[in-house]
Formats: sequence, structure tokens, C-alpha cells
Amino acid sequence: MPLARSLSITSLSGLEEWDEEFDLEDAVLFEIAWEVANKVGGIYTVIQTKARLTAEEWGENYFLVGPYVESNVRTQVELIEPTNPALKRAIDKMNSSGCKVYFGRWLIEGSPYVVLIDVAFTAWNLDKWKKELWDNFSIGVPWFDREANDAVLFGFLTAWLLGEYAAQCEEPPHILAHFHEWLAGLGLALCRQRQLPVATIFTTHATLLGRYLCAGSVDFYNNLADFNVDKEAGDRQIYHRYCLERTAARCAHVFTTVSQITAVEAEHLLKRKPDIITPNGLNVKKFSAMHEFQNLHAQSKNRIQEFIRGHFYGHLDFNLDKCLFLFIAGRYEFSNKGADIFLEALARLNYLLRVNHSDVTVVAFFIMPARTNNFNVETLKGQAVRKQLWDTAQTVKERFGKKLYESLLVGQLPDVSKMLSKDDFTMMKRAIFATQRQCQPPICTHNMLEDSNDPILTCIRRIGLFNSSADRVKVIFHPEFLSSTSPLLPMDYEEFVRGCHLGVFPSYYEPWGYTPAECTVMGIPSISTNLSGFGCFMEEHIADPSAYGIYILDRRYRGVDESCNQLTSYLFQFCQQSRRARIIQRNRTERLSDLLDWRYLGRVRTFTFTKRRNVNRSTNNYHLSSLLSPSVLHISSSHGPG
Ligand code: U2F
Ligand code: UDP
Ligand code: G6P
Repeated sequence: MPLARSLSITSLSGLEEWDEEFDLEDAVLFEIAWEVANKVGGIYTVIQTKARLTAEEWGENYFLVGPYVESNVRTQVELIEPTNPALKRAIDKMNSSGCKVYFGRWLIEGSPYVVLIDVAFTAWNLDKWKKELWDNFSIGVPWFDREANDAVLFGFLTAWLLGEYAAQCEEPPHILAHFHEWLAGLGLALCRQRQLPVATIFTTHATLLGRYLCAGSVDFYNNLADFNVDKEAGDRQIYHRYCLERTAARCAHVFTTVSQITAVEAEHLLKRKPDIITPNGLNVKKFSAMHEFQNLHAQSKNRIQEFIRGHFYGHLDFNLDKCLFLFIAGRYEFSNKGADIFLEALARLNYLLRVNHSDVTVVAFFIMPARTNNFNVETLKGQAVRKQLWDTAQTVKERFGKKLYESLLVGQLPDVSKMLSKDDFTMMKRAIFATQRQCQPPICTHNMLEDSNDPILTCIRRIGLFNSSADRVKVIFHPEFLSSTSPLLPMDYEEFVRGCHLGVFPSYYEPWGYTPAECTVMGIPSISTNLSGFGCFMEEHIADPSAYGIYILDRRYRGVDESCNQLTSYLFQFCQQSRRARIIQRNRTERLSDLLDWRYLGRVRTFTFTKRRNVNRSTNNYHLSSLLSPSVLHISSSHGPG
């Protein structure tokens, strides 16, 4: 088990390597990402869940750097005066030079310090900085690519911040800067080009080209070594983004990625082999009562059942107690996330459940944000009708109770035939009439802006899963992330996951895949694939993952149809389990949590590498802390839950 490793960083050809003596005690760590206090996708989860551990370890010397987004700051950040004198001077200096830089505490576990930069406020510099980018790196960013423009502004501003901080330090500073993903990568390249005294790390959570190529109809994994990367990027009009990404990867002192599968991809597409792999963890909460998570499942499931009662009003001809909730969630990348084969497998499962006269009903949720024009009327009406039935039942119950009470007060048993009045019956009949409906329960909860060519809806039309009575598989597409303030399904994502029975994530392109990992720590079984970082990680660490409710679909060595059959068979097997078997399975799934905990993944904290650029100097060691856990892959097999 290597606790420390030596790396010779040959890939930095032409660039200066690190050659300073470095004492971690007075080092300062900046972690820079577009998703700091700004939820976009999985990188937010990485930073937010890791913050507590990193803040514990680095204390006052840890600063996250992200974009200033007013709505986020209002709800998530407490603005305060900078605590570190040199950083305060640096921020003041920038603010007096036409920037808007804020300092605060991010109100999440660990309350890390954040430096938030208003990139729009400095947009007047864009042309000048783009010219500098062209002159120094030959990267030309077109005016219409807003995200890339933001990346340019953010990059120049973060490099400015780090440079200014270094200049304001009284002693020669020891600065580490960890940049995530291409959107933050330019800051790293500029640090190198300006020769700032900053040790840099670049972590990529995917490659741009990989994402684009997979989303098309390319046989990605069999052709990784053969892509003409410049042409492919150019054809997809992302050449400038690709250059930013590749530059960051090349310039970094240490280049990391989240899984082995993405490491191979990066080696071919970004032309640098990652130095180490840093699998993504979570902040696992342990309950004092062992089975508390089972109770939470039951509570959340009740709330989903309430929603189902409303959604299927007038068509509640199935037994809710025998109803299984399956779901897929994440960014709306139809084929990358495997929504395509999930739908196909659901159609096959529907057939199997019907011919086998199963009494199980499956409701499959698709939680993937798309462009919408709010909730649709039919869906909202469903919840209103359900509420009305509930209110009616409460009113009748109260009147009934009152009569019963009065009868008991005078020492008589009630005459049951007189307990309900004519009015009560009228009210109940009216409520029942309101539940009649001509149409089928809706598939989609929102009005879609691109209904006719939406991939999920188009596929549903083709396979004919329309929530009809005969269908044993029902589908609900919720094209918005969940929120506890929703009038429709007022639950946050975590509660929703807890209430479901199985998460289905049959991704084709998934560098890590937080969604199945999150299921695991909540004790909810999941299906992932051997093309996802998470799936491979689990395969590597657990002898028989399916025994723990971690089903791993083979999408690497099988064709689409075969994978789809395998998925169908997993789903069908799952539907045949008894309640008892599901409870046992959830217990086993939850036992794997420790494997995904940052406390565990960050346990081997010190990673030492040696640089010997200048033979006249003594060898210097330079430690990277908690954020890097290179040895985890080696230790976990002996420490993993068995
Ligand atoms: C990887 O995932 P990312 O979150 O890094 O994926 P990105 O493509 O960088 O960002 C998410 C995109 O989805 C969009 C948003 C971004 O372009 O505009 N989006 C949206 O339009 N609406 C939403 O509600 C949410 C997102 C990787 F793919 C995973 O496998 C890893 O688990 C993850 C962490 O390492 O990084
Ligand atoms: N997620 C969420 N609300 C939802 C659905 C998903 O907050 O309604 C989160 C989920 O918890 C996960 C992230 O979105 O952390 C998706 O991350 P993943 O790594 O699976 O995919 P990515 O979007 O990063 O490619
Ligand atoms: C948890 C609860 C049990 C409940 C069960 C339902 O284990 O503690 O009280 O019976 O969930 O499981 P199911 O898989 O049918 O939702």
C-alpha cells in the first residue's frame, strides 16, 4: 500500500517544474471552480461534500473561489470581511481597480471561506483579455459563446487574485491552487504563463470531447486512440473550449481525474495521462439508530404515494402497496445518461409483468431538467382533486365523530344508519364525481417547450407507454430538479431518493456518477454500468456488487440490445423480490456507505511527489493534502466492507 509516491512529471515538457521548498504548515489552499456556491451539476456535489473535511484540515488557510451569483449568495453565503490580511489587501486592491470581489462563509457543513468574483462586472476587459489569450496561447474565443466568455473572465480574474495575493504576502508565500474543469482551467494556465509562485492541480470531471462524441452516434470506447481530436472538436464548434481544457491539463503540475475510465479518455483526448485518480466521495451521515434510514424510506415513500394518488386520480386501479418506484435523475443527456435504454427496458418489463400476471406496478420517474413553461394544468389538478377528497373525508369524519361523541355522552350506542346525513352523501358523491377524467394520467408534469421533438417524449410515443390501465409500468417525466417548495411534489431530491426503491442509471458516458453513489449511502439499491466511474469503482472493490444491491450493467462489451435485455432482466428480478428481501437488500446496500465517504476516501491524505528539475538543488518534497487520495484504490480492497 503506497502511502507516498514519486512522480516524474515528464508531461510538463517545456514548462517549469516546481522547485521550491514547501512547508505545508504555512501553505494556503485555493480551490477554484465555477460551481462553488453555484449548483450546476456534479462538481458542486464534489466541492460541497468535501468542504467539511478540507476545512477541518486546512482551517484558516482554505479558500474556495467561485463566481458571484447574486441569487446564490443571498441564500447560501454570509458575506464578511476577509480574515487573512494578505488576502484582504489583495481583494481591496482588485476592488479599487474596477473589480467586484466578495469574501464570505459558505453556509454548508464546514462553513468554508469563499472568494466570489463578479465576472460580469469586469466584462469591459473581455476584449483585452481575449487578445492576451490569443497572443500568449493562440486560443481564439468567439464572441457568441457565452460560457467560454465567462471562462475567460473567470480565468483572468482568478489568476489576478492569486498573483495579487502572492504580491501582498510579506513572506514568500506557499500557495496551492486546485482548479476544477475547463471552465476554471484558464486561471491555471495564466498562473504558469505569468510564473506565479503557485503549485497547481487540475482535476477534470469529464472531457468536453468525450461528452460530445458520446452524445452522437460514435463507437467511442473502441476508437479512443484514433480520434483526430482537433478535427472532431472543430466539427462540433468547441475547438476553443477544447484548447482551454487541454491547455489546463498540460500546464498543471498535477493532473487528476475522477475515475480510471476517464483517465484513459483524458490520455487519448487531452494527450496527458492523469498523474493520479481521485474518486469522488460523499459526506456520509450516520444515524444513531441503525435502521433509521429504513424508517426514512417508509416516510418518504408515503409522500411519493400521496403524489401518485393525485397524479393517477380516477385511474387508481392498482395496489399502491405493491407499487415500486424507480427513477433516473441528472442532467438531461438522453443517451449519455442511458435514458434511452431505460425506456426501452421499461417497455420490455411492461410486457413481462403483463404476461406473467404480476400484481406489481412499477412507476418510473424521469427527473431531468428540460426547457418548460411551468407545470401543466392536468397535473396540478390531480393534486387538487386528491386534496379535495382528503378534505371531504376529514369533514365527514368530523361530523361523524361529533355524532358518535354525543351519542356516547347520553349512554347510547349510535344508530349507524343515521351517522351520515344526506348532505354528507351529497358532498361525498360530488367529490367522487370530480375524480372522473377522460384522459390518461399525464406522462409529463410540465408544459414542455419542445414537446414534439423532446427525446424522452418521442421515445415514449414510439414504445407506447401511455399510463393506460393495462400497463404495469407507468412513466412520469418531471423535467425540473426537485424542490421542497414545489406545489406538485414538495420534496427535495434526497427525500425523494429515500422514498424510491431503485435508482436506474444505465449511462454510456459517466466519468463518475454521483447519483448511484448517493443512492448507496441512503441505502437505496441502484443500477449503474461498467462505463461509469462509480460502476467500475464498485466492481473493483466488491466481490459481488449485486449482492449489495449494486447492479452493474455491461455496456462495454455488449451491444445496445443485449445491454437492454440485461437491464430488463435486472428490473424484472427486482420486481419479483418480496418486501422482506427488499428490506434486507437495503440494509446491505447501506453497509457500503463507508466506501464512498470522504472520511475514507480522504484518509490517505499525504501525497508526496518529488521534482528534480534542477540537479543543483536538493530534492524538494511538496505535499498535497486531503483533496487528493491517490492510494485509496489500493487500500480499499483490504478495508472495504466485506
Ligand atoms: C461531471 O459532471 P458535470 O457536472 O461536470 O457536468 P457539466 O457538463 O460540466 O455541467 C453540467 C451541465 O448541465 C447543465 C449545465 C451544464 O452545462 O448548464 N444543467 C442544466 O442545464 N440544468 C440543470 O438543472 C443542471 C445542469 C461528470 F459528468 C459526472 O459523471 C461526475 O460525477 C461529475 C463530478 O465529478 O462531473
Ligand atoms: N440532483 C439534484 N436534484 C435532482 C436530481 C439530481 O440535486 O432533482 C443532483 C444529484 O444529487 C447529483 C447531481 O445532481 O449530485 C448529478 O450528478 P452526477 O454525478 O450523477 O451527474 P452530472 O450531472 O455531474 O453529470
Ligand atoms: C422500511 C420500513 C418498514 C417498511 C418497509 C417497506 O423497511 O422500516 O416498516 O415495511 O420499509 O419496504 P418497501 O420496499 O416495500 O417499500
